[in-house]
Amino acid sequence: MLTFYSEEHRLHHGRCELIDGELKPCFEMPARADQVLARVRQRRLGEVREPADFGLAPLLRSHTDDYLAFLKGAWARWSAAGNSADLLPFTWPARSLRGVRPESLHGQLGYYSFDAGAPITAGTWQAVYGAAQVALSGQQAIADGATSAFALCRPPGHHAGADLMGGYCYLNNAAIAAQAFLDQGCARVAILDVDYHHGNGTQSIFYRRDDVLFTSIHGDPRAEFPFFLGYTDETGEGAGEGHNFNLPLPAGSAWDVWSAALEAACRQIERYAPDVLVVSLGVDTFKDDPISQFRLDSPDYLRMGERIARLGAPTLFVMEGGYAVAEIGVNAVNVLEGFQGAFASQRRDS
Ligand code: OKP
Ligand code: ZN
Repeated sequence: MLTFYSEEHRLHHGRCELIDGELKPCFEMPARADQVLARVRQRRLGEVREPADFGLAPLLRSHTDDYLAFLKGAWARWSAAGNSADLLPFTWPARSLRGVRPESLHGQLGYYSFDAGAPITAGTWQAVYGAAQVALSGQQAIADGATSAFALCRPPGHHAGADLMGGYCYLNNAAIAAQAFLDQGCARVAILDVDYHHGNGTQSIFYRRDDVLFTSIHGDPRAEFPFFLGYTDETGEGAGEGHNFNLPLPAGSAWDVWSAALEAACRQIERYAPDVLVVSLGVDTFKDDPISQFRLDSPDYLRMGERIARLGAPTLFVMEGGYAVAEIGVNAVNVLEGFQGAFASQRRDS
């Protein structure tokens, strides 16, 4: 399997996040991608390639132009005023306030975010732009005939909406890739989000559409971030009705419960019969993940990849979360190796 990777992820390195009333070093750190890349090489998964540059146009298919302009220009506005600390929002247009777009940088920061978990740093734009190009390069490899590809994106993307950052996410790499498939002639794309957290951004981008099926297995939002989306009654709207499928699970869920949810998600995907599959691959479902509450173990990720392979669709894996840094490489690459082994033998059998 081809891996796409850019060193530019390193340019995004937030200093701290608010955890239980204290500022702690960001869990979402460059070492995460280093570990995954090292494991890809160690296991000889396949060639590692630099992304091509597809420009801004494919990003504008999933995000608004005003949001992209804000993201691109925020650091220059901040540093021009003499600041060097990370740029973090602190006021949001919640109920009883107005959804106006203020002029000030901090006003706009609140307008374009839903939490304080996505710091903007000097290199954030370059890093998130690079991650989107990594996803698009994986998409292109599959469009060119590969049966699978791995987009080693960092930072992650599935919490990012059309004009909203949050939850460590800025650009929705999986959505951008899914939209590129559609723009190149695919009729139906399925997205399977296996990250521990609900992919609220991806869901929102495709919620009113029937050309993308979004399925997600995640910590129950009644108890878990992002709290305000990811419930079972969110089934899609308008043309999208029946094309959104959430599978929230309780804290403590291990492979027995999780794999039953995967089976249910896979049956929805089989029924949809997509041309291609995009997997939002978060491995924060791991038992020792520092911010998550599921109990998957490393060998479970092999089984996950095997089941995904049995869908029989060309598959783009897009890296999302996973914060047990020492194990993120083993767990992520286990999914890819499980997929590869099962996809190959399935082809031989048929
Ligand atoms: C991003 B991805 C914990 C705060 C949780 C947000 C988690 C974002 C996860 N006190 N912060 O889905 O892995
Ligand atoms: Zn996550």
